[in-house]
Amino acid sequence: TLSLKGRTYVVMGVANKRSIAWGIARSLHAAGARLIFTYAGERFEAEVRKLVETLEDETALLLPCDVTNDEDIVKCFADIKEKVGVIHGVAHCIAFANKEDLSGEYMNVSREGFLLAHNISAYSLTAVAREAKALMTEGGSIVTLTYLGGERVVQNYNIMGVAKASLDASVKYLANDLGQYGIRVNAISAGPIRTLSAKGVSDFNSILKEIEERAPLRRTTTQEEVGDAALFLFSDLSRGVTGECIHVDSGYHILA
Ligand code: 0WD
Repeated sequence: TLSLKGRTYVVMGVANKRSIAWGIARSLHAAGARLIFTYAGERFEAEVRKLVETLEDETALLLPCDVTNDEDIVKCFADIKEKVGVIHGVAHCIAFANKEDLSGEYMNVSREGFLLAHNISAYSLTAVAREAKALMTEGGSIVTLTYLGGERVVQNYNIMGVAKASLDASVKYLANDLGQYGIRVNAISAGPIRTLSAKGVSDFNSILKEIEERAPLRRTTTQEEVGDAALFLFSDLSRGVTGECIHVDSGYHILA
């Protein structure tokens, strides 16, 4: 099996045990990687700490990082630099939009709601990539999570779809900037998974049911499936892959 022994990865966006970020963390941990977790703020610390303790890895680190705050991002990566030095990758598993902007007609989104969704869900990847670059002196891999709603219209996904389109384009531009430093940037387009964030999307159950009935694999996506695809993207097996988006969605994206 794949070994990431001696490598260090930053996992951003574990909220609870259902988080896709936690699925990625478990895959990386199983491969022997050292993990650094970041959480949005004090509100999340206890929950994340409790989960991380279950890994029984004393080398794991926990740091706050609210991605709406540039100083937080700079400080977070400066702390990481001081405590571990070199990192080999970052899993960016962060998104947010106001609940009122995740149902009905997209066009009703406010300027504020539009900017908030883009700020947390798209700009954050660029801000994080910039700070992480300095620590990836041995080359690196950045992986973000996106969704089909950024490529086509998915009912109710609305502003998050527009923000994911921006995130998807950011992956390509960042891949172009960072390739010369041996840093790859890719996205995983995950099928719908029941998490805290998914709760905000109106009529999420119908989306899941549609996948079970129509997706080529006839089942919904799991955190483990996304975790293992991320493991591939973080490992040297994917050394020739950058600027790519891998769909881990039971094949649903190929359907008309
Ligand atoms: O069906 C799904 N669940 C899918 C999710 C399908 C396809 C993609 N995705 C994406 C999401 O859009 C997101 O980008 O996967 C990513 C992770 O989402 P998730 O696992 O579904 O949701 P959740 O468990 O709620 O995690 C979202 C994280 C939380 O983690 P922390 O520990 O930071 O609380 O995003 C975080 C949120 O709090 N987050 C922030 N983190 C830092 N700064 C911020 C912020 N300002 N706002 C939200």
